[in-house]
Amino acid sequence: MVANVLIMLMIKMAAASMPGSETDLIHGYGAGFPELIQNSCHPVGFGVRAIPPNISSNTWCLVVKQTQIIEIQQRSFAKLHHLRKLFILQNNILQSIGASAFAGLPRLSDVCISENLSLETIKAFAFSDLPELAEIEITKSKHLRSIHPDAFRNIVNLRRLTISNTGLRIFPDLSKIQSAARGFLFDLQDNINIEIVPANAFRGLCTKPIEEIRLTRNGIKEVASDAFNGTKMYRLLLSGNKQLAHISPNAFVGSSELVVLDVSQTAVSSLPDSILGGLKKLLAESAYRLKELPIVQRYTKLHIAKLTYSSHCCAFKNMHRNRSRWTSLCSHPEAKTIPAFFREHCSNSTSVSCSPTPDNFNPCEDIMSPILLRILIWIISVLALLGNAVVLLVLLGSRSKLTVPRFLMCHLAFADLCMGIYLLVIATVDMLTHGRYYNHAIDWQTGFGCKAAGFFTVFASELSVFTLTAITVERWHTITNAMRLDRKLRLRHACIIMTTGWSFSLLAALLPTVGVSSYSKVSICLPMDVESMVSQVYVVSLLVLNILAFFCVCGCYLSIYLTYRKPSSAPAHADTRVAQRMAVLIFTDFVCMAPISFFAVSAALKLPLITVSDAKLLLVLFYPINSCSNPFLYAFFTHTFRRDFFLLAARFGLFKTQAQIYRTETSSCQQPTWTSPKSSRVIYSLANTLSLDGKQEF
Ligand SMILES: *[C@@H]1O[C@H](CO)[C@@H](O)[C@H](O)[C@H]1NC(C)=O
Ligand SMILES: *[C@@H]1O[C@H](CO)[C@@H](O)[C@H](O)[C@H]1NC(C)=O
Ligand SMILES: *[C@@H]1O[C@H](CO)[C@@H](O)[C@H](O)[C@H]1NC(C)=O
Ligand SMILES: *[C@@H]1O[C@H](CO)[C@@H](O)[C@H](O)[C@H]1NC(C)=O
Ligand SMILES: CC(=O)N[C@H]1CO[C@H](CO)[C@@H](O)[C@@H]1O
Repeated sequence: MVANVLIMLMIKMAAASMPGSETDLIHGYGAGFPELIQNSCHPVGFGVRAIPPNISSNTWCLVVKQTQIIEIQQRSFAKLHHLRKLFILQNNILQSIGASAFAGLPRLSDVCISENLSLETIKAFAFSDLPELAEIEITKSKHLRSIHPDAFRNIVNLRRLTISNTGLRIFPDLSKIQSAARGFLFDLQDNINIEIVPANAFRGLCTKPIEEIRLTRNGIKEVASDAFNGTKMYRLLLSGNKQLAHISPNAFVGSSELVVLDVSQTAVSSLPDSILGGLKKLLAESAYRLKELPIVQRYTKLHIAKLTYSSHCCAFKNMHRNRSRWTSLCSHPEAKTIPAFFREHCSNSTSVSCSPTPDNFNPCEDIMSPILLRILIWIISVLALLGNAVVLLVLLGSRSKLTVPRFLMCHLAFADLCMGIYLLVIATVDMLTHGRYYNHAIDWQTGFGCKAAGFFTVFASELSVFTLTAITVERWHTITNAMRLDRKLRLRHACIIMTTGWSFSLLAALLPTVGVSSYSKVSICLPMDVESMVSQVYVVSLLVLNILAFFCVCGCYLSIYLTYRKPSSAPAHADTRVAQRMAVLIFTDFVCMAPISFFAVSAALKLPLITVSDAKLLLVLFYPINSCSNPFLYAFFTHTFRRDFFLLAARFGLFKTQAQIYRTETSSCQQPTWTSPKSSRVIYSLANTLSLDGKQEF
């Protein structure tokens, strides 16, 4: 029994020691039912030019409404010793609240000044020495420009001060209010001309912790250093100040007790570190500039975070706060009866509830999270870069005549080089953001870098696929028309074909930068956005084109193979050899294309079969296979390329002997040794096509 009471007591204590929970705030006292109260009030109305002197001194409530009063004079209400509520509403030509206007009203508790179009000033000591005044509301006065620094003075019971919808330009001086009330609410809203919260803005407002400082939807652009010096407050709402870009890192020096901070719909780009330790709730929705969060370990007490970017929630995912010291009481049946206690100390007391939760496209992980992937991407990108750079150098540096195949090879190598650059960029960004990608995700994915990388990779892969197809078709054409010189493909034709290829690839790569799909959906900057119909059509048609290109390549090789088989002169072992080579070419192409196309088409049709994390593995392992293997399959393994390579190297004094071998070979090999001229041409082309060394194989 005693134990029970003791536990109840402890729970209550714990609940009481929780500032800033929603339940604590008592909303709208006094102003709660203004209409009702006004109706039972003594009216001073229509056309009156001054406050009449013969109002009964017993009046406890007075409405000054729609009068012709120009100024509320000093001590206008001095005789009304029992006046508790005063409303000054809709006075068209009221210009000022005079000095000491409300002096000598010992019982006054609520003042509401509203909807006075002409009100411009509130003079010194207007609200001064009012021991029972609990609530002041000054609203809807567009022309109110100035409140005298001494207007609010010595109001010890003030619990709520509302100044909204005014034309004030400078922050009102609150330093002399010296309230001692609990649960103070300061409400400064919709004052679009207030641009700065100055230093020491709230010092002297209240000696007890302030329940809430609501500075929403003003024109605030800056919160100055020391703005909250000497201020104890539980909740601070800065939301809706669309131009608020700068909160001084020292703004919160000398302040304490802050548990709820709301910077939603502002332009802040950073939060001061100093207040984070105590925060339990952080609201930053639609704060698009807040791209980086301070180090997560600083948020030792955070419970709830409502943020703009899902990637930031990743930071909290694995963070666990220390267990509440009241956790042991949670299993007690009484604990559930006090919701505030339960929420604070029991409901998942070690985790942070954060929204928006990370989606499938942006899982909480680095760009390349498995270590294997991280190593592979470096190897693959360096391989693709080196291989293709060498091919390009040799092709461009060679002195032999520019043939169509050589011309096409240049394009292929260039496209694959771009792919290498893309991989290198991704690998570098991954290295730089290692372990803290969630903080860089927005900057990277929405920035120029990701767009450029995405552009490179789409351009590269499309150009590569196009050129590969062109090369194959060219070989097929050469072989099937080996005898007909008039049908020979000329450089002029190749130029036209490649111009088409470039235009197509550029277009395909540009579309996502202008809103058709988008490169910023995933960390690896591929156009994975298929939300709109247009994007879906774009992605699906790219994939379908690639698949068609693959079938085209297969078809060409099949046709070449059949053409080649016809003359029975070729030795049998070469037959299998050729078939093998063909198989390799088609296989690498297939391996590169198939898995990605399959999963990508399924994803593009919004039936994703694998997660983005798995897709990355696929992309790093398979997508660049062609870029890495093309230099070998189409260049290094061919006789002509090796000859060019050694001849070029010889010009720089390297590989002199090899170069000499190739030189003599070139001269002796001019005349093919095969008997039938037709089959010899076919076989010679084939040898080239299939990267065979004509010399060795035949
Ligand atoms: C106050 O005086 C005015 C005339 O000056 C009169 O019309 C009005 O009825 C008086 N009000 C009261 C409450 O006596
Ligand atoms: C902060 O407030 C303290 C008193 O609370 C005062 O002495 C100090 O000068 C203030 N700091 C600044 C920078 O205004
Ligand atoms: C947990 O408590 C220990 C000691 O009480 C403290 O050093 C540590 O920083 C706390 N960690 C968090 C996340 O609050
Ligand atoms: C508490 O969090 C854990 C994981 O952190 C989760 O599995 C569990 O369902 C949560 N419980 C409640 C009541 O939310
Ligand atoms: C801004 C505002 O609401 N002004 C009001 C002032 O009072 C007159 C009546 O006297 C109203 O018509 C205005 O709307």
